[in-house]
Amino acid sequence: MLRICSSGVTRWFSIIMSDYTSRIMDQVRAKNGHETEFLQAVQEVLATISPVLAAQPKYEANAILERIVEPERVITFRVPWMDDKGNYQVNRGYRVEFNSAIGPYKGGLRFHPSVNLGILKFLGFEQVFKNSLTTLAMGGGKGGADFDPKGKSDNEVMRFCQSFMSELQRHIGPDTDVPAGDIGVGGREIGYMFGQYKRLRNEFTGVLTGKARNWGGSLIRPEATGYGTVYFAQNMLATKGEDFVGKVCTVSGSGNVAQYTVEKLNELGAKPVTLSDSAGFIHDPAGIDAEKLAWVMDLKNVRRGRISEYAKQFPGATFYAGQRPWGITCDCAFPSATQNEINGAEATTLIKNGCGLVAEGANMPTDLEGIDVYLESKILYGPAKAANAGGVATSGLEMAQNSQRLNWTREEVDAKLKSIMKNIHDNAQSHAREYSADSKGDYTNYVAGSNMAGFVKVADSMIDQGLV
Ligand code: NDP
Ligand code: 2IT
Repeated sequence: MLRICSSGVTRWFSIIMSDYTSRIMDQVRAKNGHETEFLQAVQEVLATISPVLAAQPKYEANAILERIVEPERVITFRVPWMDDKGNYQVNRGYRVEFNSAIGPYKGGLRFHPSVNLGILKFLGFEQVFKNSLTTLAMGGGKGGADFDPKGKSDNEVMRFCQSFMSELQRHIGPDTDVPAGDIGVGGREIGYMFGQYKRLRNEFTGVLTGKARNWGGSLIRPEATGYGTVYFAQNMLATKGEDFVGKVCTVSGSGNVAQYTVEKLNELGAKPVTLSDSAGFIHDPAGIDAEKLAWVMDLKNVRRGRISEYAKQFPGATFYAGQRPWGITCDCAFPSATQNEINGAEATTLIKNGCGLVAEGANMPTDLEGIDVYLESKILYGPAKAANAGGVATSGLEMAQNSQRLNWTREEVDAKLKSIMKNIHDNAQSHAREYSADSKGDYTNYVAGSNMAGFVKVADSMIDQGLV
């Protein structure tokens, strides 16, 4: 039996790794040593699922861990395109098809200069368990490119998307692999990629989600990740008999997830006070109300400007260059920008300042030391793969509508999203109660609960389908 002690983490979850999980973690490290984000994501899962592995020896007997940490298929390809000056440019494109035990590969595309195989493998691995939690039939995948859409013209983005899809179209399809958006990929990029797929394949199908309403998109999909994260947090608060009224909330990022997190927080009577981007954060002690949010949406989605401009527009707000918002006193925090944006010291500061809830809109925004701090402090902590699953769940609802050639109303989709988020919450809670020794009284370790709940469904399906 081994205690987890890599990357400076000594007390993490106070859970002991079993011989089986330690052996697999060692193998994953040996094979993927340079993929630090992937190792981090695997460690977080393996450190929590020993109780179900011990209760069900069939998982080890069927080599489930050995198989579940290895993507079914990894595709990398050259993406050549021409910029507005006529220069040739080349980027690297990827699709990681991680696991199809419970449905077609499903997961977003990220366009960001930091994209590499390790980051996409971490995201694909997370997606497998997240999609399992949604209750819908979706396997896990992720893709993208090291392309930076920032500062590019619409025509450059279009040419890049067309070139990217010219290769990706060979590997995807509505029953095979259904990509969507992520960082740097929103409605504009999905539109250009859908157009190219349709042209090359001569098919109008639900091959991508996050489409515009006029050509097969679902109402509420743009809002779904942010709304879903707040719904998940609402469910956590309800376990303490609390709601959002009057709660001061810090939010990071200023893209899709952050914007709709702020919108829903305002609707529920909370006061969101921060937003950020890679250059720094703004703090508006008076609150980022609906009117200010409309200005932010125009700034980010139409004018494609920087969040620092908020402080020039709204007196009373301050821009802190090069900093993250976790030093601002708050009741609840919603990291919604990117991975590893909260470290152990920042998590400690949050809690010292009275933060009692963290709900992760971004994927893996807290590092392992930070998670350790949340769990030791026993705050309400909604980990990414549970808290932000509303986005991909609503993608699943978009796929269902496309298959039926029907559109559901806003109210119908929102009601389904709410019910899925409650289901994810309750499923994580019941798995934590059954298997995680620290989940007693009104405390739930949602990390352990959601990892185990997500794992069991995929693992059982893999056993049913034999050695593939
Ligand atoms: P967007 O591209 O719309 O927004 C991303 C935001 O995060 C921007 O404000 C961006 O700032 C900031 N950001 C990105 N990279 C960094 C970085 N390295 N350091 C600091 N800030 C950064 O993406 P989304 O809102 O869609 O995604 C945000 C997070 O949510 C990601 O972790 C994504 O994986 C996750 N997620 C998204 C879902 C979706 O449906 N879209 C679903 C589930 C999770 P800047 O403009 O300066 O780059
Ligand atoms: O991380 C995620 O869950 C997403 N980027 C959304 C994926 C999707 O297929 O909607």
